[in-house]
Amino acid sequence: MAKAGFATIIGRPNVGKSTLMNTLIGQKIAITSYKPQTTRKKIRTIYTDEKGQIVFLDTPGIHAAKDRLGEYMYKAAESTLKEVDVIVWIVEPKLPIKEADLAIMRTVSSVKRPLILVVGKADTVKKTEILPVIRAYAETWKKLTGEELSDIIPVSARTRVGVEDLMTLLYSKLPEGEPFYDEEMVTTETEREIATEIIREKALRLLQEEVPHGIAVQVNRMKSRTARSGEDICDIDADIICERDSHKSIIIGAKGSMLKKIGTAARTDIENMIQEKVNLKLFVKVRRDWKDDDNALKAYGYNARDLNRN
Ligand SMILES: Nc1nc2c(ncn2[C@@H]2O[C@H](COP(=O)(O)OP(=O)(O)OP(=O)(O)O)[C@@H](O)[C@H]2O)c(=O)[nH]1
Ligand SMILES: [Mg+2]
Repeated sequence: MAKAGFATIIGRPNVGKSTLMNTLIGQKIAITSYKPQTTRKKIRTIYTDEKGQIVFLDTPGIHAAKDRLGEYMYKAAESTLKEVDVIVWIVEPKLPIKEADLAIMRTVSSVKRPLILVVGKADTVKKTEILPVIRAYAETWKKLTGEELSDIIPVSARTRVGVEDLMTLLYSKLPEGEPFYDEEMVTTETEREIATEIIREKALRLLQEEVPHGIAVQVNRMKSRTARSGEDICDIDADIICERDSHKSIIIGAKGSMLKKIGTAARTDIENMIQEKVNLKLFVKVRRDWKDDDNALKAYGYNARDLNRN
């Protein structure tokens, strides 16, 4: 009988959770960037092969919350721990182990689930530097729990080193069972949700300093029509919401140049996803303190109530 189960991917911001998940499923679904706190909500993707099915949950990086959005992000990550068959915890290939890593270790050890510790970005350090990292985590775990942490594996999403081994290890932790989703299915995210994230990704990648962290994106319209030429076109209207007037000017840029850059980059990715021409209109709006406003958070897709539903 085939295997089927859920795996959550957790870790501090920017350790490469979303990149690794995309690599494991072989398709880019979750957005990624070199800036921390890119992922804000749980993203579910599905991998199916002849051995069975793994449902992956990509989660926001675990960090100390500064506002309601931060609290939502923490809950989004933490709430997955109890609902999965295996936890994939990613760490940087670096020492020393920091207090933030220990905090995650304590949380993970308290839920008592099968755990795989991935030492990520393995391509960025020498092989000889990885062994001490593995040893340090194993020893610290033993001190904390009194138990052995045997499943520690170096992985690079960039060079794919360790990826096959990780898949084998994942399957070994899953129960036997029927697949949860149709084998064709890659994600439960809607095209509209992915389009929203793509726009946010481009803003994150193109904007500097604190501006991108204060951004939310809301797609107000996404509708396909057949043009006179016979070609299908998808009209998308979306708002980029920011916290301040000064941020709005930066997002728009001189003569609209920045907004145009964000729009062009987003349009290309959305066109590739839906395989249709896209007519994207972006608007910039200011909503002060939206990160602490429950109604705003809900409107932008960060509804704390959704976390209680699977
Ligand atoms: N060299 C190298 N860089 C990587 C690897 N995996 C991810 N990165 C880079 O690390 C940065 C963060 O990657 P993400 O996948 O967005 O990290 P994340 O953990 O999802 O981050 P948050 O969603 O903000 O918590 C990006 O610049 C990636 O290109 C890897 O295996 N090797
Ligand atoms: Mg991420």
